Amino acid sequence: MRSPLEFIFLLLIKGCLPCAVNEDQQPLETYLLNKMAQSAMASEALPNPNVLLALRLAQDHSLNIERRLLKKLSKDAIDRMKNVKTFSSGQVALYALAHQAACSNPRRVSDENVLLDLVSLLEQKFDMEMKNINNSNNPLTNYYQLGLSILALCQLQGTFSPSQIADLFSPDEKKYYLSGQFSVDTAALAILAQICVQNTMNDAALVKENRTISANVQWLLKKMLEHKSNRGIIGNMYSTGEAMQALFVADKYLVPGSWNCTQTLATVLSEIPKGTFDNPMAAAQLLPSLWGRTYLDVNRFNCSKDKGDHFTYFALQQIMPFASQRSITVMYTVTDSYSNRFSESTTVTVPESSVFFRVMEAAQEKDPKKFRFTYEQSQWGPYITSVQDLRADNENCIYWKLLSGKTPLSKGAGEYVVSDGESLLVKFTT
Ligand code: B12
Ligand SMILES: *[C@@H]1O[C@H](CO)[C@@H](O)[C@H](O)[C@H]1NC(C)=O
Ligand SMILES: *[C@@H]1O[C@H](CO)[C@@H](O)[C@H](O)[C@H]1NC(C)=O
Ligand SMILES: *[C@@H]1O[C@H](CO)[C@@H](O)[C@H](O)[C@H]1NC(C)=O
Ligand SMILES: *[C@@H]1O[C@H](CO)[C@@H](O)[C@H](O)[C@H]1NC(C)=O
Repeated sequence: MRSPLEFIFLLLIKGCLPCAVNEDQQPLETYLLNKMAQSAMASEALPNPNVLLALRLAQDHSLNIERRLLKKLSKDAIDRMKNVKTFSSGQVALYALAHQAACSNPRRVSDENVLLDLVSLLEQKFDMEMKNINNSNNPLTNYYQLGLSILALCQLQGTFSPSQIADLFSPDEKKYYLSGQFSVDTAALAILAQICVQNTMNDAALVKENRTISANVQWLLKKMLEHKSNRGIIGNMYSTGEAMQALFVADKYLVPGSWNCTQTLATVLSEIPKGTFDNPMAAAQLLPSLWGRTYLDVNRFNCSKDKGDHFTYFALQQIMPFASQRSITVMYTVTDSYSNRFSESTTVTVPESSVFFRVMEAAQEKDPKKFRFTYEQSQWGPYITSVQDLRADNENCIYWKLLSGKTPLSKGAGEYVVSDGESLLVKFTT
């Protein structure tokens, strides 16, 4: 139970928020918390730093679950270091932010005999990104991860140079467009990072840098709001949560009336019962914004007051979709439209309610020569890395794109449910 004082405090902070969930809508938040907690407790799953960050930024806590996840993350970070596994700049940034949010020093991550400093590791990773930009004009990863990196370095007292940041996030199609499409997610992270940097600049000598950062933020906000739908969705459902965070922290740059937070919130909340945010990663990226919180709040906890198990985790019964007897038939095509080496089509029959991935497996089984593919497990699910041995190239942003007809999917192969007669396409493209 909450103490009366705490309750009044909650009412007070809710009262000054531009918009946040109300008492009636709280079960929707609890639903998301449970989706995340479930993934945190699953023993096989990759530990997810976004989930820990979101659990920490939530209104209700389960310290028990948070501690278990923190431990898994520490172990995994050390394992990646020891065994030279991939650990990209953005991943290191998320691990560091998650540790900080969970009141654990990111500079002293340890298991029995190893001590790891995630902040200096991040400094090295960021330096490598900058070197790559110097050499080839591209980061090793992408600008979304550069945003995460600066956001973390800025909040965890790492080293960075404001003038470098002002340059790095300047308006530029190349930085903020993925596959010809403006990336609201990337813009949101760039805003969060730059507002953080701006808040830490108290040197009058930095007037020029400060002005550049303000101009960058204003450009990004304008572009972001150009991608707002009439229901208040910014980009798509999966970019809206982080976009809301960016709009919260950059509110002083917003033209009054340019964004109706209440409307955006109502729309995302209405999607929760439809299962749109059932992916724990999707839940984690949305959750902070429901309370008007942002990734800039990771330092605002009073860690000595950290106690309580307010939120009760229900071991949700996984509701198995009714095993359908019905089969459906879909058209499946794999095309290399980058170097035009091949284009193959087939029809496959799969059980009703199958996901795209199942279609790919069925086609592969039918004709491995034409339809064999590989994937990597990521926090969002399986990421398709090659078809017929033709591999995606991150640095040059050539990848396997998923489409239904001509429409790019907004979910991955592991999640997108196909329907009878649908025409599915996996296309090698930039
Ligand atoms: C950059 C990016 C890409 C790049 C990745 C390569 C690169 N150059 O870095 C490109 C353009 C290739 C890409 C492709 C796709 N993406 Co993308 N991508 C992102 C973005 C902006 C940042 C990812 C990142 O770096 N995260 C930070 C690092 C630290 O985390 P990470 O787990 O190590 O990141 C890796 C994975 O996320 C993976 N990845 C990227 N996108 C996707 C999508 C899915 C479904 C999976 C499983 C993995 C995956 O690539 C990242 C870099 O290695 C996110 C935005 C977001 N909010 O997360 C969208 C996002 C994750 N992508 C999304 C989607 C839908 C796709 C596609 C399915 C689009 C399509 N129709 O083809 C494809 C994936 C198809 C496939 N082959 O399986 C959605 C996922 C939503 C959902 N519910 O699943 C997001 C949230 C964007 C959005 N708002 O819609 N993406
Ligand atoms: C990149 O190049 C610029 C100018 O050429 C230089 O100032 C900067 O130090 C370089 N950065 C890195 C990480 O090499
Ligand atoms: C930077 O610019 C912002 C917005 O114009 C202003 O509020 C802030 O005081 C400036 N900071 C410094 C250090 O000049
Ligand atoms: C914002 O949206 C809400 C919900 O759609 C609506 O009730 C309200 O009138 C809108 N406010 C403004 C200022 O447009
Ligand atoms: C944090 O909480 C402790 C214990 O309640 C209190 O003594 C301390 O003053 C608080 N610190 C801050 C910065 O609020």
